[in-house]
Amino acid sequence: MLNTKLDTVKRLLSDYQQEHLLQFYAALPTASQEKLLDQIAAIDFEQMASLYRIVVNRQTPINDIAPIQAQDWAAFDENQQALFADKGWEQLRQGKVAAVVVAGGQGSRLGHAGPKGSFDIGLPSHKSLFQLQAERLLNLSRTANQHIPWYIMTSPENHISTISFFRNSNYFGYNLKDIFFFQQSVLPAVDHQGKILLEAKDRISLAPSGNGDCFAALKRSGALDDMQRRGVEWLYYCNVDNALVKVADPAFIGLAAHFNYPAASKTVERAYPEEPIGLFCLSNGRPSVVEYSDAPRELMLSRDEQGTLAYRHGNISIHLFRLDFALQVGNSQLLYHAAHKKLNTIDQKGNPVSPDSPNAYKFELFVFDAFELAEEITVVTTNRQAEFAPVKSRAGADSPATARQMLFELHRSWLLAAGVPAEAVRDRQIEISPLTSYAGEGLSPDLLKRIHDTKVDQL
Ligand code: UD2
Repeated sequence: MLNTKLDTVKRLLSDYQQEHLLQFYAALPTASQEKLLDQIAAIDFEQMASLYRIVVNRQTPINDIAPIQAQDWAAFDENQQALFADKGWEQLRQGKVAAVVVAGGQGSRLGHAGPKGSFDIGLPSHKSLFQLQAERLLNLSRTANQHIPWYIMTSPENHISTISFFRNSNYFGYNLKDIFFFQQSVLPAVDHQGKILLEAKDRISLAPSGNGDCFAALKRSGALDDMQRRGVEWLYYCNVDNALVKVADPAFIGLAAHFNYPAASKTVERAYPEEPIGLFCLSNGRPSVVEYSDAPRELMLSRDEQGTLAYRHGNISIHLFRLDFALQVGNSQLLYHAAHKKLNTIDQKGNPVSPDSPNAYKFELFVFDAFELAEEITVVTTNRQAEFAPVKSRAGADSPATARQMLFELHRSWLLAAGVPAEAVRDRQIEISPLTSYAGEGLSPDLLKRIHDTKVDQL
C-alpha cells in the first residue's frame, strides 16, 4: 500500500521537478514517511506551478490606477448621521448583521506564541484582543435585544488553540450557538526557484492562504448557509489586531445600507507615505486597494497639486459585505499575491536554518480584491484616533504600547465629554469596559463619581 502511494508521489514530484521533497524520506521512521506522503499528495502541483509564475512575471498595474472618491463622514450633518445610525440599529434589531473576524494569520511580527486574538496588550483589565471584540458585540446585542452571530476565521495552525482559548474564557459570555469557528486553507511556500520548502525532514512548509480566503472558507464551512438561515444581510469584517475596532458599528451599517452597494469600507487618511496599510483607488474604473507590500514606491509617494498624498485613503480592514455579494465572491476565484518572506527551513543536510533575509514566497489572497467584482462600493472616512489601533509589532509603531495609549486617550475623551472635570483624569490611565460603553455613551453620573472619588483604573 505504502509503496503504491510512494510510487504515485514519486511520479508526481518528477512531473513537477519537486523530487527534493523526498530527499530525507528513506531515513525517516515509517509514521513520518506516511505523514510526508500524505502532505505531498494533498498538494495541487498545477496550482503551485501557476502561483510561481506570479513571482516570475511580476507586473504592477500602475497605469490603470486613479484616486477614488470617499464619503466624508464629518461632512454629514448631525441629523443625517443620526439617521444612518438609526438605520443601522434597525438592521441589528432585525438580526440582519453578522460579524466576521479574520484570525488565521501567523502574527509573526508580534512574536506571540498563541493565536493573535489571545494577545493581552497590557490594559489594566488584561483583556485579550478577542475579549475586546466580544464585549463590544455583547454591548450592541444587549441594546438591540438581538444576538449578533460571530464567525471567527482560524487556520489549521491555530484552530484548536483558538477554540481552547475561547472555551477556557467561557466564550467571554457569548452564546455558544452564536459563535462559529471556521478554517481557512494553507498553501506550501516556495524558494526563489519555485521549489516547495521543507520546514522539517518530514514536513512541508505551509502558510495560511491570506484573509481573502475567508469567502471560500465561509462557504465551505457552511457559515454562509448559516447566515442565510438566520436572515443575515450584511457581514461586518475586521482584523483581529485592531484594539479599537468598533465591531458592527451601527452608523457604518446604516450608511452601507443607505447606499446599498455590494460592499462598504472605512478609510483613514494615510499618516505617512510608507504606512503599512493598503491604498484605496480605482483600477480600470473599479473600486480597488493596492496593498502596501505590492505598491510601487512612486505610487506610495505620489502627491497631488496641493502636496497631499494623491492616494490618501488608507485601508484599515473594516469592511461590510452584502451577503449576496459574499456568496458571489465565495463562488469566484480571486487572484493570489506573492509575499517575499523569511521562513525557517532546513538545509541540504536537514539542519534547521533561520535566514537573515527573505528566502521564500508565500501566496495569499487579499480580502479587498473582492471589491473589483463590484461596480461601486461605499468608502467612508472615519476617525483614526477612535477606531484604528493596530497591534503588529512588539515595540515601536503599531505596538501594544501605542494601542494602549490610543485607548486611554479615547476613553479619557469620553469621560471629559461626559462631564468629568479635567483634573480628575489628569495623568491617569483609565480603561472603560466595552460592556459599560461601546463608544462613549451611557457613562452615568454614578460611574463618573467612582472615577472622581477613587483611584480605579477600570470602569
Ligand atoms: C492588513 C491589510 C492592510 C491594512 C492593515 C491594517 C490585507 C491584505 N492588508 O495588512 O491593507 O488594512 O491590515 O492593519 O488585508 N489573516 C488571516 N489569514 C491569513 C493572513 C491574515 O486571517 O492568511 C488575518 C490576520 O490574522 C489579521 C488580518 O488578516 O487579522 C490582517 O493580516 P496581516 O496582519 O497579515 O495584514 P497587514 O497588517 O499586513
